[in-house]
Amino acid sequence: MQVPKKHLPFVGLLGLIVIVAAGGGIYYYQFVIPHITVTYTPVHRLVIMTAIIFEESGFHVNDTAYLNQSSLPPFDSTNGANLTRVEYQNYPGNSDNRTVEARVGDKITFYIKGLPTKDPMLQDSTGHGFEISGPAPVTVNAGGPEPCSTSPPPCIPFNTWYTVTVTFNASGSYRYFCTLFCSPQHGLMDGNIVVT
Ligand SMILES: [Cu+2]
Repeated sequence: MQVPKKHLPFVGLLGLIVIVAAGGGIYYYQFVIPHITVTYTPVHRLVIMTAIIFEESGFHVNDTAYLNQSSLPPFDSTNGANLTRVEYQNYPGNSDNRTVEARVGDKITFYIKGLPTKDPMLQDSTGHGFEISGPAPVTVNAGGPEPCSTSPPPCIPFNTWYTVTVTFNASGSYRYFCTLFCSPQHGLMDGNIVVT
C-alpha cells in the first residue's frame, strides 16, 4: 500500500513566489520598459593620445574632451590639433589611460602622436599603425585612413600626428591596436573602446 505523499507548506509558498516573480517579470518587460523613453544626444569626443612601443607603455590617452562645435579643430601632422579658440570641454577619461568610453552614435576624433622608442634596440619600425575592430564596423567621417599601415611606411611616423574621426554605430567591446610590427611585444600594443 502506498502512503500519499505530503509536502511541506513552504513548497506551495515557493510556487507562489515563482508565479508572482514570473508575472512581475512579464509586466516589467511588457509595460515598464516601453514606458521609459531613452533620449541620448550623441556627442563628439576628442581623444588625444600617444603611441610608443609596448615595452615603453604602448598607447596612452592623455586628454579626453567633448567637442562643442560642429567643425573639427585645425590639424597638421607636425603639431597635432590646434584647440585655440575651439569650443570644447574636458572630461575625465578612464583611469587606466588606455580604455576609451563612448555611447552609440557618438563620434570620436582620435589624435595620436607616434613616439620613437627610448631604447633603439627594441625598435622594429619607423612608426605605428592604427586600426579599430569590434562587433560592428565604424563609420570613418574624417581623417584616416582607418585601418592604416599593415605594411611600411607607417601612417603614424615617429614624431608626427595622425587623426581619424569615426562614428560608433553599435554597442559593444571594441579594440584599437597598432598594425605595424614595431617591437618584440607589438602584439600587445592595443586598448579597449567600450561603447554602451
Ligand atoms: Cu606596433
